[in-house]
Amino acid sequence: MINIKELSDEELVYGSLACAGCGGNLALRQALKVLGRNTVIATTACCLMGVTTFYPQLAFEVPCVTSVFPGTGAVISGLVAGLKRKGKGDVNVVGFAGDGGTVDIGLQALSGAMERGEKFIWIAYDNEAYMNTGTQRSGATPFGAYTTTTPGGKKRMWEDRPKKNMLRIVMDHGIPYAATASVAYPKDYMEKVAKAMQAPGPAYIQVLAPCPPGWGHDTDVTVEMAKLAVQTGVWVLAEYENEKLSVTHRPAKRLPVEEYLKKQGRFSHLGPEEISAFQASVDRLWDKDFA
Ligand SMILES: Cc1ncc(C[n+]2csc(CCOP(=O)(O)OP(=O)(O)O)c2C)c(N)n1
Ligand code: SF4
Ligand SMILES: [Mg+2]
Repeated sequence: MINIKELSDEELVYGSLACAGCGGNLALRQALKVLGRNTVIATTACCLMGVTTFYPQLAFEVPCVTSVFPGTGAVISGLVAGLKRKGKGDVNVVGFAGDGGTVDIGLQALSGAMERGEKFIWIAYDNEAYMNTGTQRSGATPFGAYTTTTPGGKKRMWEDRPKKNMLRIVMDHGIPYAATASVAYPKDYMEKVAKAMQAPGPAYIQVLAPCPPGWGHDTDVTVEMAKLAVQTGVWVLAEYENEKLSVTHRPAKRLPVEEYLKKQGRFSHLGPEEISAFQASVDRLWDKDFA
């Protein structure tokens, strides 16, 4: 069990150039508090790579490799094999990628690495769009969200597809551990990172990480947004281990999704009809998977 008060003060990522209020940066810092120095990180093309590997500076205190956008799964496979060969099989090999680099362009290499059953941890920080290149939609963009490739407006061109259920996809690879997490629930997240470190094979964590410029909220409410996502049931804190899926934090009473949607510019064009459709999709998800 993680006791937040007993965590090390040491920051293993320091001097990142992320925007104020970046949820992804928080996800990285919180994870490294648990992973510690015995870790190698592989990042890929994404905001967090851009803001931590700014030549000639490196914000990581642990070794870090950067990969081509689709290649992180292959890079971590190589790292696992190389470290094993050098007798350092106990090092945490961590792929840290955005939602685009996980659910879309990185999926093939990640799938291959999971299939091979190698021991690694994949942390997907999910800000629900391609933020680094100016907020284009990804497979993780939720229904109704404005992005620059799904503009809102009178023509109702916002995202009309549901968010890809990546947890189900990784579970179906038969890996030993998978979870969803939120930067607003650090204890829950860090305990999942600790379990991922102990897993005998691939471990996957998808952590919801709000992005103020991309989501259209102030920089000081990042944690509030990540919390509201959980309290409204839009984002479920779940865990898959021993072939069982369970909820790790069940809101006593789910708030209406409107409480979450109305605080973000990316949903500001939605009317009552779309908000009802959003609510219905959240209710369906809970009834189907988490009743
Ligand atoms: C093959 C390839 N296509 C496109 C890009 C441009 N690119 C760099 S980062 C990025 C967006 C990354 O989105 P995501 O993985 O969600 O991370 P985020 O930036 O949102 O944190 C894109 C499209 C690239 N580097 N390589
Ligand atoms: S654009 Fe968003 S994800 Fe990228 S550094 Fe800024 S807050 Fe973080
Ligand atoms: Mg993203």
